[in-house]
Amino acid sequence: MIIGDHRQIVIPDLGAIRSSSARLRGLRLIHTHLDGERLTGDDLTDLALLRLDMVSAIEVGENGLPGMMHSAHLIPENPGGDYWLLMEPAYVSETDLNFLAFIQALDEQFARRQGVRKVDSTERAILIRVEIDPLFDSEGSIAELKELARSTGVAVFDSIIQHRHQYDPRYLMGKGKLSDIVIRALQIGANLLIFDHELSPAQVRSIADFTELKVIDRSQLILDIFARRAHSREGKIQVELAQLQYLLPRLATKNTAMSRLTGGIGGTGPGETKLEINRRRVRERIGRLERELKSIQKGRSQRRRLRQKKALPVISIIGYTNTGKSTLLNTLTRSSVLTENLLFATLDPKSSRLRFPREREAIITDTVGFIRNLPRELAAAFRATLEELDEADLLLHVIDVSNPGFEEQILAVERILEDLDLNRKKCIRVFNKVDIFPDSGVLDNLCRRFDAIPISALNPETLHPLLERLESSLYRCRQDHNALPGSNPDITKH
Ligand SMILES: Nc1nc2c(ncn2[C@@H]2O[C@H](COP(=O)(O)OP(=O)(O)OP(=O)(O)O)[C@@H](O)[C@H]2O)c(=O)[nH]1
Ligand SMILES: [Mg+2]
Repeated sequence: MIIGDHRQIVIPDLGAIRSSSARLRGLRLIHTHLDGERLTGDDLTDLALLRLDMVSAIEVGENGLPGMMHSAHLIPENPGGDYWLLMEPAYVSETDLNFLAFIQALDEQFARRQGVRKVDSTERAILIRVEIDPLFDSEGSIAELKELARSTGVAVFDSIIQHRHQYDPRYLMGKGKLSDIVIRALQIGANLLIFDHELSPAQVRSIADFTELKVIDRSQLILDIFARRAHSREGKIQVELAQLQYLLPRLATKNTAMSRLTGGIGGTGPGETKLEINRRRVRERIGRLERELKSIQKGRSQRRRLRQKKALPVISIIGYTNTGKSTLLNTLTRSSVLTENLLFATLDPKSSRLRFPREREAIITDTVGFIRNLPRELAAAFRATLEELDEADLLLHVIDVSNPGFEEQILAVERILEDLDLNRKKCIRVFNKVDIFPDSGVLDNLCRRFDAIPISALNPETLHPLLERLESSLYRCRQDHNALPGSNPDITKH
């Protein structure tokens, strides 16, 4: 029972009230309207955000007796895209609705509609992008977010793009739209919102509090993928470092939404117990991990120097994630690096020996894939891994030409190379996956325009022109190299 005044009632935090159903809260709100109005926008927002079973407003007559009752309830997903149903107004005395039976039937309808989407995943997400740049390819960006989500095993139930002139500082989008999303989540049974943005800790908190849904941003999604893929000690440290750096500003205040905030997907976040340790402990751990990482990386660079003494030229495969880099390494060297139609299948660098037709050899390495707007924390943690690319004699840029966004991907990769000061290194472009490119005429043009060699990494027979080009440019560039002091002339003896 809540007592308000003639203007408003204030509903307390209902977070602790959980009904047996995950859908409706098991609470109905019956309140009086003194000015004879029907249900207001605020009433309907409360209905939605609080997942109330029903909201009713009873008019109060001059004599203080109850007048008409206006009621509304949420409705399951429907072709009209409606969120609620306004019931026929009626006098309280004439209402003979068996409420419990009614609401149970409604709850079952929700369950049935939700059940239409059969998934194994416990994480069922709505993807959200708020677009302020009318020229930006927001569809492409959401498509990539979908792939990222799929790579963590999250089921994507819906994706929503909202165009706005500017971001709302608190919620990114308008409150009205966010309320709609809450109802949509209820209708389709989603329990997670993934934003195609980097959200500030305060934004995540406000949105999570407002929607009572778990909220994740693009950075956290990518961190989650990395956490799943890290196998080597080095990779695991790099990822944990990035996770802790991401977490640090989010530990600033203790908040009830904390577990929703930082739990990560399926428990791959740093976990509840670790969250309780304070910021100082987090910083200490960061320091320790950084030291360990340094010593591992030192060991690796020593091993690399040994390898260089053998003076084999090094080719490094680079490119956007999921373009077929590992597949190419496997086909070229008959190795078996894990390849998968998932983003960031490879995290740990892998080297293998490549034998050219004329018996010359090279080392070819495969490394972590690139992505646009890599979270700052990950970029920092993986910087050393990427800086090793500096020791390559030649970069092999693999591009998935079958991806409609491949030009954007080329730009993203080249921007990262520039950041790493690698943009002057010799680089050969290949267009991969030509087997699924629809039009060979268009492909020929593209190859000319981008000076790229067409291949299908799955099919060794398509790789001859690439091998020729690799061998000739390596050989040439090694000869250039041999003019420099310290380089080993052995390689040119063949
Ligand atoms: N159709 C087709 N698919 C390919 C080709 N090359 C690779 N793929 C597929 O593309 C997906 C990604 O391949 P990977 O080799 O794992 O890609 P990657 O660039 O190493 O990806 P990450 O390590 O995740 O960054 C896999 O499902 C491959 O089978 C190709 O030439 N044609
Ligand atoms: Mg790979």
